[in-house]
Amino acid sequence: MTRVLLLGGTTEAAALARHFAEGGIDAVYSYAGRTETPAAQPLPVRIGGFGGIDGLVAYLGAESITHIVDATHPFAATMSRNAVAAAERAGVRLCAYERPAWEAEDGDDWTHVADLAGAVAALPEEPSCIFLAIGRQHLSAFAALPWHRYILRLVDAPTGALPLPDAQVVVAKGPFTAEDDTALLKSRRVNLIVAKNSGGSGARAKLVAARALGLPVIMIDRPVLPPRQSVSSIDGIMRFLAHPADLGV
Ligand code: 3Y8
Ligand code: NAP
Repeated sequence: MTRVLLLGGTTEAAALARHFAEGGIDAVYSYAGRTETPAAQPLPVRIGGFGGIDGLVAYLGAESITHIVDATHPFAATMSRNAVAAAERAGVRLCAYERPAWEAEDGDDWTHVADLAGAVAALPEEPSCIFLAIGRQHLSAFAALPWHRYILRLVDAPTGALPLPDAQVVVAKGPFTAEDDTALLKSRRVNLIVAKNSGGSGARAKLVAARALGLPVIMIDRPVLPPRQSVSSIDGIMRFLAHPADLGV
């Protein structure tokens, strides 16, 4: 009997959840619990970490999970690595639902960097107004360059002090629109954007806005993940659930 653990937290995971619910697929939607009010889902939801690989192996057994669908964000690398290891140990099939990385188009001015440290190293010397659209978890890396003004977009209002002396917070949860992001970048006089190559539609708006305004973007490339079965469509996930062997490893 198929029972799916859907590792979520993205727009694509929400679309899959709707598809599973409409199709009567026995699935549970999993959030890490990073945000105060995660979006409701049409599936039973669990919130919080599993307790590393061992905790996830125990969960898979206790919940009689037969398939893992990893629809987490491409930068949720620890979760994805743990899921591959736990699936292997528990003898559970796993398939990732990956969205293609963004690629620069005509009119884009992107500088690719390998990781967060690369983004910090790529910042200009002269004081600038930088839109840090990378969330809350990694802001301290930019404290090394306190002379910049940082515009921060966060899902929840910050609780403690921010690690950046000159920072303005915009509290907003995506998906975002190019129109709103263009207005935001103009009104805050942003002259540089730092983004993760998340892919998908939910965060692309700032890139469309940057192109329209002729602003440079420092693009952080995705972390490397272990080899695993992956698809980039709902049909691909449905084929995985119906005939896992067809897709090979
Ligand atoms: C908790 C669930 C939906 C899903 C919405 C997508 C789109 C908007 C783009 C910008 C970039 C950022 C951030 C972002 C995007 C979608 C999608 C996506 C980027 C929620 C959500 C959870 C999270 C966690 C949160 C991180 C943060 C990252 C904000 C819900 C809204 C910057 C990533 O405060 C924190 O600790 C936030 C942590 C991980 C990155 C970071 O390091 O701070 N996402 N985002 C999930 C969980 O608990 O399991 O609250 O409803 C989901 C979404 N975030 O409803 O359609 O699918 O990509 N999320 C990045 O891409 O750089 C915003 O502002 O332009
Ligand atoms: P991460 O660094 O890869 O994972 C750190 C730990 O958080 C994991 O080891 C696991 O804890 C727990 N965790 C992560 N995702 C989980 C999930 N879906 N369900 C249960 N536990 C989870 O993760 P992250 O980058 O902080 O992302 C956390 C969540 O936010 C994910 O759902 C992701 O899809 C979503 N998200 C992340 C980003 C981003 O930029 N990173 C962007 C948009 C959405 P244990 O080890 O205890 O099991």
